[in-house]
Amino acid sequence: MDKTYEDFLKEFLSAKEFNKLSKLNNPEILSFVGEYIKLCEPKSVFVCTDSCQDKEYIRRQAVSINEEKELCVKGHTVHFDGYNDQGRDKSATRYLVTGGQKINRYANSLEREAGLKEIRGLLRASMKQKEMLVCFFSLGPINSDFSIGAIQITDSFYVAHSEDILYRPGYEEIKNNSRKGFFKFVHSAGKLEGNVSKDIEKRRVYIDLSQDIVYSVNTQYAGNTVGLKKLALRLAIQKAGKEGWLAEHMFLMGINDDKGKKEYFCGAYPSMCGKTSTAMLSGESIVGDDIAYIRKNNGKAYAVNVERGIFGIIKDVNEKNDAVLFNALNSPGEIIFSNILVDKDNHPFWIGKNDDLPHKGINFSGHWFPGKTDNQGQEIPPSHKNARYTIGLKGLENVDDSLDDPGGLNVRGFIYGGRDSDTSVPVEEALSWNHGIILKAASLESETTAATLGQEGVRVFNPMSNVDFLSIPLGKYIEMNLNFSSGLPNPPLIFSVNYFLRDSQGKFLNDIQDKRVWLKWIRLRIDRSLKAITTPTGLIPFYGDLKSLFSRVLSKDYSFRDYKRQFSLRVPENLAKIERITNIYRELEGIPETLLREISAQRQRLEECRKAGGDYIEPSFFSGEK
Ligand code: SPV
Ligand code: MN
Repeated sequence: MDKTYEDFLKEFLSAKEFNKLSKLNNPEILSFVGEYIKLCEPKSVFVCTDSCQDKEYIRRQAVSINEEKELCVKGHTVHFDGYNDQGRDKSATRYLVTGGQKINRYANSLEREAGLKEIRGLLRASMKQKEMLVCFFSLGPINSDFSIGAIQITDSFYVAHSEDILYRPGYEEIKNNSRKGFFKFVHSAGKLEGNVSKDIEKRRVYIDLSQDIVYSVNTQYAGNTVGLKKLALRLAIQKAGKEGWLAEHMFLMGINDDKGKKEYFCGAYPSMCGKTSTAMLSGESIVGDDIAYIRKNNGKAYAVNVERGIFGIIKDVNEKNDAVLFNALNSPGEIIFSNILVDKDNHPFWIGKNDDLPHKGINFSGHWFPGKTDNQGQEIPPSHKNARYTIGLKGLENVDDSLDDPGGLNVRGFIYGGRDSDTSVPVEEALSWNHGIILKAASLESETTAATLGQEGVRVFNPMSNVDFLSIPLGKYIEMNLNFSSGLPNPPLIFSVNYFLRDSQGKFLNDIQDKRVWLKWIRLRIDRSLKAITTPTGLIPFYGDLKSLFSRVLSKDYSFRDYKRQFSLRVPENLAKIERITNIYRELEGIPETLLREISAQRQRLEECRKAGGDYIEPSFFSGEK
């Protein structure tokens, strides 16, 4: 170890804080912390161990320096990010590379030397009036082969507080496993004005894959600053690629059969496509809603939730749609609401809460009133569309008992979902592992909503819902997924779901709650309790099975007319999708041959059956049972 850092730290830190660091017995950590104290020049440094006192200090300080404000219910606080700091900034997020290396077509990169110079310049003296927090976490359960240690340096108590809710403590873990290596994150909110990052145009998130470090500056929004979330996912994908496991943008949940026998599933859906609400459906059990690490052991697939909490979208969360969550959000306990509306009595409000909005309050734009516009003349909504809540999973009544199992949970199925108005059926099983990985996962598309990207209904290619976080070439990532089944006699079954199918008038063909039935059907397919109909795009349910499930699960009548409208094969739309996907992959290098083979086999099957069945083919046309 560089002795100068040890001497420097001894002098700079209080004896108490130095002692916490030195007990880790890890020279790399001393050097890392020393280097960034010298660069960021904080007023003081707080080292957060796993102790309750240390965690309590973070919580208290977040409120006392006004990064968070207490709400009317005990344990609830609100945090506001800046007006233009309300989401992940893809264009400011870059990989530091050398020699013009390109990570993949969907990732921005920057020459490492120039990037480091820039980000170090922005971090220099960034913590002058502030306290630096040095926090330790575990990505994944404690004492588990899946898990990776993480160190977060930040000057934001909100970031540290969020991470404490979202991740398992890592101080002892890192102390006990000093040989394992860890991910490192350095964040500064930069200069503040009214408690929010001022120099937002100098917001940067730079990822140095060669050192497993991510830097983030002049931003507060958690997707850009909570290093352990999407920043760590990028580092984990690279690591998984080298070591032969999977790091996925997936929920992990248990689904019960009629007798309460549970099996576990992972699910990948792009943002705002029902991923979190699926994971926390009442009657089933939630392990995680966002990121899973998946490994093989003794011929089976196992997954862990990297997190222990949820950073979820609050828009449209209400008693009717999300009963479990709504109950938790109204109960005492540790919750950070962000970018919602707060009235004078410190009650929280958001779009779609199904509650009367107050006529004034405080939101991400400051004092808010109905009809308030921004300087572009745009009406400011009461709460931001991406307003969120941060809550520990233990606050949910249907949290799975095995959340912290270090061995992971045996995963029996992967579910891929997207927002698709006209092509795929509500639920379908892939014909095989390769078929599923290529035609359900690597071909995933999702339509933008007015709520996110201006223009509505634009299909965006989002393989495995993970495209924003891919730190390796797409072809290699697909190969990793294809190869994952090797050595697994019964690999997880692959399914697609589509909650957003519409009729020709644009009306949704399903109710929000129908997903309960699709999940039950998926669950029952695992032990082949139900048969399915083979079609060119996959295996679909029989009418009678769905009718019975709708009645048992939702006490709802399910008509044959609805079944035909939802499950008819839409040949032209499916062929058009194949065309779009082929065009994308044809232009990419290093794409596995299996991909083109699987896609062209599906095209052939579709063209064949069109000859006899026409463009829109009802399920009864297909006789093959499986
Ligand atoms: C998502 O957008 O997929 C999220 C929230 O889970 S963020 O932390 O912004 O990535
Ligand atoms: Mn996510």
